[in-house]
Amino acid sequence: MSETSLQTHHRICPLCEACCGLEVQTQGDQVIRVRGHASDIFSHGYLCPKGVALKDLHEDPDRLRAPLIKRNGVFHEASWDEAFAEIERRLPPLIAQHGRNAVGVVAGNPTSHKLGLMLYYPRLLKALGTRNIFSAATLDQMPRHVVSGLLYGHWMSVPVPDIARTDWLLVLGANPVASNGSMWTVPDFRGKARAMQARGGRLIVIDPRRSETAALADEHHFIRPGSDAFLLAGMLHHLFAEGLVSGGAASALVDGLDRVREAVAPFSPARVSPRCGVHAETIQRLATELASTPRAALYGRIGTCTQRFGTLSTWLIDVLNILTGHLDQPGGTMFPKAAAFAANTQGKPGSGRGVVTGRFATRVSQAPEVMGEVPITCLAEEIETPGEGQVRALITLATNPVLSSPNGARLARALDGLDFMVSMDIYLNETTRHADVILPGPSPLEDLHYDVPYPQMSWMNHARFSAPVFARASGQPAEWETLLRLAAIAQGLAVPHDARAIDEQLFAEDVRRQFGDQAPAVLRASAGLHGPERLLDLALRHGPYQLDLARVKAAEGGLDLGPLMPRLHELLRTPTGRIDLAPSDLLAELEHARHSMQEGAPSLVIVGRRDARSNNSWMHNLPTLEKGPMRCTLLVHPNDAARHSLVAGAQARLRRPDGQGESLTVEVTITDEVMPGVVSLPHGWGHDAPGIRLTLAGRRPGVNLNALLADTERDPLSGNAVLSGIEVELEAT
Ligand SMILES: Nc1nc2c(c(=O)[nH]1)N[C@H]1C(S)=C(S)[C@@H](COP(=O)(O)OP(=O)(O)OC[C@H]3O[C@@H](n4cnc5c(=O)[nH]c(N)nc54)[C@H](O)[C@@H]3O)O[C@H]1N2
Ligand SMILES: Nc1nc2c(c(=O)[nH]1)N[C@H]1C(S)=C(S)[C@@H](COP(=O)(O)OP(=O)(O)OC[C@H]3O[C@@H](n4cnc5c(=O)[nH]c(N)nc54)[C@H](O)[C@@H]3O)O[C@H]1N2
Ligand code: SF4
Ligand SMILES: [Mo]
Repeated sequence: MSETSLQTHHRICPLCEACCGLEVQTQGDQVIRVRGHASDIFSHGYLCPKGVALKDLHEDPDRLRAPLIKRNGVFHEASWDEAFAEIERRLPPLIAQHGRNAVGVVAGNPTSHKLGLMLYYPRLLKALGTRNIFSAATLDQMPRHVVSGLLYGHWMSVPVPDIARTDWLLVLGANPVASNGSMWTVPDFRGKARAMQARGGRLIVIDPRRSETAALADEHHFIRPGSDAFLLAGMLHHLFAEGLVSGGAASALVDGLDRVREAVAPFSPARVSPRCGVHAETIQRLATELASTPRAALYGRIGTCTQRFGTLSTWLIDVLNILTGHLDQPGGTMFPKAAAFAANTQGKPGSGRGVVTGRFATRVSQAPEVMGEVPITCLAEEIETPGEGQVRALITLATNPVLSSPNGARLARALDGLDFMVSMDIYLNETTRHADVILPGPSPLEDLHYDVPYPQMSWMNHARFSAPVFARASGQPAEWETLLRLAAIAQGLAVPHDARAIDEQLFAEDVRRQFGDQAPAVLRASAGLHGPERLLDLALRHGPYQLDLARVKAAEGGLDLGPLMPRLHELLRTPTGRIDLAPSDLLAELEHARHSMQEGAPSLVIVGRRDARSNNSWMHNLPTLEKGPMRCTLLVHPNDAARHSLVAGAQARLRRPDGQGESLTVEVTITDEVMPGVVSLPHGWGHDAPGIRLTLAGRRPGVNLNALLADTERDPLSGNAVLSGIEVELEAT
């Protein structure tokens, strides 16, 4: 019988930035097995335990399958119409009374992995018209966007190491063996790094922990958390001192060299060495190797972003790549060319409007807007502080900031003070338990897939689409439809129950605005499609390869669009069409760094980490990932353990000497894989809040690192939270 025959589906994994192609075997409505799709042109069969756990996620009895409405403090299942009616009853009056900024929005990590969320979230924002937009970007990569904007003219122009051809790769503050890469889509980093080593290349890791990536490396150096800017400025100083600067192919496009030379003059390797804890000779040698290896690249990620000098460190990484001639060169750092949605493939090639930040600032802390949003660490105070523009209602979209954002305990209290809260989420968790209405998305296997941001940061050029494995359960809307209905409510429209009607209207308006006289032909070309598929088809047609959705769908295993190619001349979107290497804000930051050069090291600081079987705050409820040893433990160096009379497996109390945040009681693992004076604890744990529906996760809840961290520490240029190198005290319990 056909219903019970085995079927094989090809499906891109929506769980992390590696975007692996998976093979999902089904029988009827059951998932039999998930494995890597060997003939995927991009990931060649690679997958990690989380990809396998898509089966568990699909089957998880705790995953929400119907909306929940809270009445008198208790959640009740409701129909979709009831849920929207409740929102219509409560949200528009709040907007009418208190204005548009009274509604805050928080978007989380999965938003960037879902085509429907990604493409229709802007529609909701437009309908709301609020300035109070927050996202996980200010817990993560905002420094990267700022530097890309300032140097290359667009937030999303991110150079990535050309790992297929490089011979020397220095990784700072990233652990792609566990995380599978970030702001660099590179499935099977381990395999690619080993291939590089096999052809004589070298991998060097700079990290306060001898991470899984460091274990693979030819060379690993500890660094004092939060001090990458000093190490990098020291490398740059050495290049100037030794006459090793050469802009390579980019040099004709680069301005500001003398200002950079002058600005790094105080940062000699000998002076920065005590600040960063890396030997001066090592700093010099790494700089010389970077300059003298024809195909070499520097890559920094979350450890270099989530610190006080996050934007400065990220800028220095790019400046080093540029001034050693590696930007835009095979084997160096290169700009992918995505088939759809990439702003750096649209409009006039070679120049553009560039970016601005700080068009407005938050009410309470005066934190500047960046990329249209404000720092998530300002959310609690914007809810708590009365006055014009106070956040009184909140819409959360695939996010769990109570666990992901610093001072989670304060945020949880603030959420209770809201007049109204709606969460689009698939679980009743630490954040959504504060909502009045929860609107669940479908299972990932019931959703189509095309990645919007990740092909813009991929190790090779590609275009891949996957169709849903299963049809959506009856009554379950796609998330783009839910967003459109929320948008309609926010605009005070009598809500058409058919999101498709709203979509038709908005699409036609957009096309008319964008294409003018050509609009009828453009509309005809995508006839028969709707929703995200139609937007994708349009973007592919007008993208740099002039593809269309039918062609991408027909390509078994995806379309191979070739290796990364030099493209700096046409990619730049700066007003001058050139790269200003020395933006004044960065030079001012360097000056701030110079003033803090003499700062001594606190005796103990904390950093984060990731585990291959965990995904931020939300996959601890799945049996295949949950099994095995507890992963939320504090790594402590033997010297520090002895200093605090700790023994392996003991519980210890962690707190901040400045009295902020909450203290945590954690299980200790003693290991010399962390630098003396540094402890490491993963984030995303602490599943012991009342009223959550995470049965398995609740059995071993772990502790919330972000309850300990403060929401007052930010990188001023990007608004990114400081999550690394925070001073803590430890005591045996
Ligand atoms: N201390 C510390 N804190 C950190 C970090 C750190 O390194 N250290 N890392 C930061 C980083 S990089 C990030 S990106 C943030 C992430 O922080 P968040 O943005 O909060 O993301 P997640 O923790 O991944 O939580 C995802 C949420 O989306 C829900 N969800 C999952 N799939 C779907 C779906 O298909 N639809 C909908 N509607 N909901 C879905 C989940 O149930 C969960 O509530 O955490 C940050 N927090
Ligand atoms: N398995 C798994 N995969 C994930 C996630 C997950 O939670 N679990 N989360 C996903 C998300 S949202 C993201 S953004 C990516 C992040 O991906 P990565 O950027 O690779 O992040 P991490 O694995 O946390 O590695 C960061 C490393 O920085 C080090 N570090 C900390 N402070 C400093 C410092 O000051 N300087 C230097 N040089 N190093 C420092 C830490 O010890 C750690 O080894 O991972 C993604 N992939
Ligand atoms: S590395 Fe794992 S979670 Fe990430 S895309 Fe691949 S299978 Fe999915
Ligand atoms: Mo992230």
